[in-house]
Amino acid sequence: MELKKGSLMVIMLLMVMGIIGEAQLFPNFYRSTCPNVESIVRQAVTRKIQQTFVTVPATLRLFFHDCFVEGCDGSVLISSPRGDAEKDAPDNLSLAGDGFDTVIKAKQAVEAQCPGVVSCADILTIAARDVVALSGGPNFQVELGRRDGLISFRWRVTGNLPGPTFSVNLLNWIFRKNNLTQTDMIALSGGHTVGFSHCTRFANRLYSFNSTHQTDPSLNPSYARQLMQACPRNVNPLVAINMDPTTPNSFDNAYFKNLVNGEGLFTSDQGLFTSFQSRATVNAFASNQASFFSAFSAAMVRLGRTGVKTGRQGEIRRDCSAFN
Ligand code: HEM
Ligand SMILES: *[C@@H]1O[C@H](CO)[C@@H](O)[C@H](O)[C@H]1NC(C)=O
Ligand SMILES: *[C@@H]1O[C@H](CO)[C@@H](O)[C@H](O)[C@H]1NC(C)=O
Ligand SMILES: CC(=O)N[C@H]1CO[C@H](CO)[C@@H](O)[C@@H]1O
Repeated sequence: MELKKGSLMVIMLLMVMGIIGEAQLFPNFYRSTCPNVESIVRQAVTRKIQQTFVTVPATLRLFFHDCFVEGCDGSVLISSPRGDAEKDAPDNLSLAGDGFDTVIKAKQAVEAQCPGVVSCADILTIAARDVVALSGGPNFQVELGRRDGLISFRWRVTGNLPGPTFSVNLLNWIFRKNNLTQTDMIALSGGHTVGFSHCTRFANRLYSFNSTHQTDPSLNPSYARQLMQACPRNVNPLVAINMDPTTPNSFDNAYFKNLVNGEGLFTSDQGLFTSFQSRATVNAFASNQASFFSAFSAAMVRLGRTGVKTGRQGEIRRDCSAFN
């Protein structure tokens, strides 16, 4: 047993040093340099959720946007006085400040115990897992060892994030670019079981679908009426509504049950059920929460591998919002 443990450590060490190929992520990356990092972050995230539930969706979405643009490297956290960083892209308006605040608070707590050791990218990864676990979702092991990236540009967001009008084929294409399968894409879309959307992101489905149908016929009619009430024409662009109309504050499989009922908010959501190629998976997740949870956990781990920097690449940022 001891011998096995020892040789495992040597293998891990060799991997870190890049001797047997590229450095990789692994769960106990900070075992000797910051052994309590996960409990420190969990505590900071718990405290933040007690202040506001928005912490949950805001942090989860921030992780997704970080990973799909430039890789999971904390590049989305950079603030720029000139307004040309990733977070200044048009999609930023909807990245709630509480996600950034969660990472900043967790980083402060981590720095107090292990200064200069843990990357902002890893803190965001742990925090994204924690908000899921703390709102009723699965608790799963995350891989660590990411380094923080050295670039963050607004223009590099273009074309790398999926839009709410995307078809299943387009979604598959953009997830495949990030080494994720259709099943990963469907499971991760289940993140829309928490959080908010602004009316502008789906108003086309209510008022200007096409010349014969004013309203998207794949929308459940009573849900459509509900949405029109919450989002009348020319509504204030700041108005946002729950994406899961049934259990908005709980990470569960209600999102998939909603899709089966025609209550998916975006074209990209409802398309997962209306398209033949993805419907069976939606049905499976709708009828079995455990199978959704295990697919979601696995997909989050794979999402967390996207375009990561390891070894000597990048840096360990002191302040998550600025390069060293
Ligand atoms: C499949 C493609 C996806 C599309 C087209 C999409 C699109 C969107 C849009 C348009 C919003 C609303 C933004 C707003 O108006 O405020 C949103 C919110 C959100 N998305 Fe996605 N998303 C996708 C995948 C994901 C994934 C993979 C995750 C994470 C696992 C995720 C998590 C969230 C969360 C939690 C919110 C709520 C944010 C908040 O309340 O602050 N989304 N998404
Ligand atoms: C409008 O959308 C419906 C439902 O998707 C479709 O059957 C119909 O052909 C579309 N009509 C036009 C004019 O595009
Ligand atoms: C996808 O996987 C390949 C092979 O492991 C790797 O070279 C590539 O960098 C990955 N792409 C992303 C976006 O992580
Ligand atoms: C909330 C937020 O950060 N909004 C900014 C988004 O980006 C534009 C420029 O593209 C800024 O003007 C906003 O202040």
